[in-house]
Amino acid sequence: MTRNNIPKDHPRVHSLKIRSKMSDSFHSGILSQNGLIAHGRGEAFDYILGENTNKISLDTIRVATAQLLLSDSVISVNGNSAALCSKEIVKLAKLTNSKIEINLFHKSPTRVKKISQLLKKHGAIDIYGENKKYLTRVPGLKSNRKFIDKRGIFSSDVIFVPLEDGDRTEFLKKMNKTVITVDLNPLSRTSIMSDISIIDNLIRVLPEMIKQSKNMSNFSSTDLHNIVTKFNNQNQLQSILKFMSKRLIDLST
Ligand code: PTJ
Repeated sequence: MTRNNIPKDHPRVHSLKIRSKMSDSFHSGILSQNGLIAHGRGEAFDYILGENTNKISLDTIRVATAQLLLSDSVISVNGNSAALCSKEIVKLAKLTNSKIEINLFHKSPTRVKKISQLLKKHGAIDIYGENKKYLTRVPGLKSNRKFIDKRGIFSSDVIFVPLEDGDRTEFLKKMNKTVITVDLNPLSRTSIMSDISIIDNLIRVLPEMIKQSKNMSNFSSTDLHNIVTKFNNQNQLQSILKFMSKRLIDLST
């Protein structure tokens, strides 16, 4: 089914359109085949969340945005985040003065190039992670995510890793980085090991972060700092799990 022949009144029209976008992104070489599987796992968790941004996540998004505004930060882009939200990534990077770096698990120079072109089409100027001359390694990390840019992830304090698997966060933490993530799965290693884990769909999170960056643009560093220091990720994850459990119990009674 292509985007054009999805019936407008289909009850799952929004989800089908996104699937179709993902499938197009796979065929155009942005998304890895595994990215399609990752998307399906995300959809299942989103069902449990009610496909909505709840109050808990809204608060976490505020904390994450404040952290980006406060710090020397990088947004790490993979195939899925590029396929879903490249325009919003570029916008958020501009508003929060964050760098953009491409970092892939299923490494492919062709895919890096295509993702870079897509981000540039939406206005990105400097993209890190492309030029081999500047690549170094995350100490101890075995997967291809170990290749990071000296000018980007290597030298920044805060790394925003929307939607990824769980092998890198642990090593970024060992490098004393602050890690922000977006993952629909609150049980993933990434969600558990990050400093700020937004348990929500990236499609909803990025527009909200853009909105909140504009709202907070004139906040002082003290204001932003106060928002970040009050946050406790472990408590937040417990609240999300309780929220999901309650939804399932409510639906089953
Ligand atoms: O492009 P590459 O080569 O770097 O590969 C990217 C993927 C995503 C394929 C790779 O990092 C991977 O295999 O990730 P995982 O282990 O499948 O983890 C992805 C996580 O993202 C899962 O926990 C999903 O539930 C979650 N997820 C999927 N779609 C979304 C999502 N979280 C937020 N928003 C989504 N739209």
